[in-house]
Amino acid sequence: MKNNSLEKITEYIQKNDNYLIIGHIDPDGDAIGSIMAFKFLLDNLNKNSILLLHDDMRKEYKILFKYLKPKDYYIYKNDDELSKLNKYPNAIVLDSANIDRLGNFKELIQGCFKVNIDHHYDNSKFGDLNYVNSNESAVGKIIYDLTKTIPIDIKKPLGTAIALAVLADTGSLKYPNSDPDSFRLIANLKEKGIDIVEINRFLQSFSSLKYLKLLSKGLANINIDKSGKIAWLVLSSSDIKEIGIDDNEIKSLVNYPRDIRGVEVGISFVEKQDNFIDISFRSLNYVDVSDIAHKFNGGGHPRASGTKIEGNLNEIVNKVLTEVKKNV
Ligand SMILES: [Mn+2]
Repeated sequence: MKNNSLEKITEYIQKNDNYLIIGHIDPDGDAIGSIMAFKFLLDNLNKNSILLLHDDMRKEYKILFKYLKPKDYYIYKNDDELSKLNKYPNAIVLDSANIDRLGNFKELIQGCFKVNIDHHYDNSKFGDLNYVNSNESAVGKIIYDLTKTIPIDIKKPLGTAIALAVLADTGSLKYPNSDPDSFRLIANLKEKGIDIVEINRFLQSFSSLKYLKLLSKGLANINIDKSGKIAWLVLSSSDIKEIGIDDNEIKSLVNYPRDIRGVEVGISFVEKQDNFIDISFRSLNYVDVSDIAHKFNGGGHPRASGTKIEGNLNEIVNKVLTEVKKNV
């Protein structure tokens, strides 16, 4: 369960070949940016590799997929097809605190030599090699550091993927985890000609009109507690059905309650399927929301965490709020 150095990881990657590359289920920008960046990095080293995708995100992440060929990735269909991927002895696992975060690929990955690169402080260090650094703002930042230890030149696809990862996890350099290194990384990539404006526009735009309509329903249902420090947004499965949006398209809505002035903890409750509730937590300054998420079998970072719970929406909202109030 020990941590290895970045040099050790570099050495392993240089000596070996044939890699699966995977990030966590329900991927965010850091997970997508990181797996893409690793693909471009391995291509640059002439190493054979394939990206494992939990679902189809080619349309949404066109900004990165335009640099890939169909043979560069596999989109999960069924377990029977996974045997085709047995010829890959190595797996690079990114932005995933534990092996359960790998969804349908969990069994496949378990048979590989695992290189685990992450920044979640609660990472279980499940890898055969582990580089876990919770001081880093994004996994994309760690991959950026690898481009120096290897070293390789950052071309547009790699630079775009790294920038997207870092901008996603730092809220475009607005969140408290935006350390000087994150600013320097973005400045360096901008100097190399990476279109930071385009990436920010992508991250800050709405995926569709349906999404915006769903958001407006959520915004109409924001509540704030008496102290003004806890705000939460609730979307029921009937709200979602009414809009007719695909539940894959529903991304994090938790920033809206969190962004009310004076609020310390923002929470979103999204009932994607009947009685299956996705919960996200964000805090501003001092509440450790990963602690709260852990109490409900979830995980994450001190300022950003989440979980999924099965049950009645109203009951769960009340139960979670009771717990949050103890921590604020
Ligand atoms: Mn991340």
